[in-house]
Amino acid sequence: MRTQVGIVGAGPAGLLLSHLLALRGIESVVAEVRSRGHCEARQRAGVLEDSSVRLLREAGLADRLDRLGLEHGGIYLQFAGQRRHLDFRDLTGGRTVTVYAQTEVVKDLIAKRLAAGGAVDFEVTGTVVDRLDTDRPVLSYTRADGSTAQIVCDVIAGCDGFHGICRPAMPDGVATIREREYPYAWLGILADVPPSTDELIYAYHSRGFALHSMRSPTLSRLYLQVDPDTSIENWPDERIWDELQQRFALPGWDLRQGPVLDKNITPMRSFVSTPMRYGRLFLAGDAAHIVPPTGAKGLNLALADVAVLAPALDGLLRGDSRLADEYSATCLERVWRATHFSWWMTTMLHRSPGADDMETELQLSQLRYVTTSRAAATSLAENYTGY
Ligand code: RFL
Ligand code: PHB
Repeated sequence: MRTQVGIVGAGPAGLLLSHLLALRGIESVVAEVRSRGHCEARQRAGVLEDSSVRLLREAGLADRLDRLGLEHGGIYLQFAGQRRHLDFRDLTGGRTVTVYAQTEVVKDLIAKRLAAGGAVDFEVTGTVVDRLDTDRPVLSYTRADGSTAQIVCDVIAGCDGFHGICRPAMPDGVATIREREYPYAWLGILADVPPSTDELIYAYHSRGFALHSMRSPTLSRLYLQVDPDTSIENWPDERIWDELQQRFALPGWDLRQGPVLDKNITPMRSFVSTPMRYGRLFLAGDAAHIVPPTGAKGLNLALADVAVLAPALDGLLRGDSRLADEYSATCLERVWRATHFSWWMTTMLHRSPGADDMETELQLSQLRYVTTSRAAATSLAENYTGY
């Protein structure tokens, strides 16, 4: 079998790349280890930057996003018994973010690819990428029906997330890894209850960080900082709500509770693997970099990578390698900005185990500063809404 671009992974990066290539008349095959249902239901990100919304709109993918997305002009930072609003529109000259779940982005992308006759193989096993240093790399896997695919490609795109096989397929010594693990994790719930807030609340509390996000006018998404070694069995719904109530408590304000529809724990990590290319293998999204979710950047970075990759591959396939040669450096500039911002938000808002009064006072001072200084607030707003 033959295709132009073999794509590993049907997450936001792989699916959007396949669509953007199709718009340029370039053929691709997407191989995905999970089922379609699993990809469409996996609870993850919820916030799109302006530039991501524009990208999806320009690619003809925003019908549902424009109807169902919730445009937010700011966030709340809560600490020391006060809740302060940061007005992004005012601070950045009109920029906003849009609350629209990654599950919906993925549903939109899968529907679009399948309607256009795009090749997306779900539930594959044994994915292997090979001959990456030639101009005919090979993508192989076994299909759900047991048949084998051996696809000769011009290029392979590794969009297979942090635990994928593409990054490790680079020969030893090619990649340099920079990594930081944080001594906490997020427990996230999806709750069948209208949000208790109009915009997201990021709360600093002596018991640990909490975040109130949402999925729709009737669905709330909430997160709690927890010990990375804890297990979900230790967290019955009552304990989660009790902890959320304490961390968000504010006189005159109520946190509405409802049935918990989904519950999971996510470790927190910063990770950047450079370069994002080896020969004819290009990495995009979480396959190359991970940020802790506090800055709401991961999904946006994945989309931004493939927006750079699609024209670069178009050029490469036509014999002009300039954009492809710049791909890694172009993406990494944005990746490092987002990596710094996510690390900064994370360390400002979380309680480290064993934190002393010095650390607490430094965090509180930083929080007071970003909520009172226009310069500091603008810096947060500029980074949060994207650049
Ligand atoms: P994905 O979504 O992980 O997709 C990779 C796909 O590759 C498949 N795969 C394979 N397929 C074939 N063969 C193999 N050997 C394979 N190995 C893996 C996987 O099954 C999967 O379908 O990566 P992608 O496309 O790079 O997208 C990245 C985003 O998913 C991620 O960065 C965000 O979800 C991060 N994130 C957030 N990002 C934001 O921009 N804003 C947010 O508000 C935000 N909140 C979050 C988040 C991530 C979270 N979790 C659970 C990690 C909140 C949470 C809780
Ligand atoms: C989410 O809605 O899932 C979400 C929102 C903001 C974040 C992280 C996750 O910073």
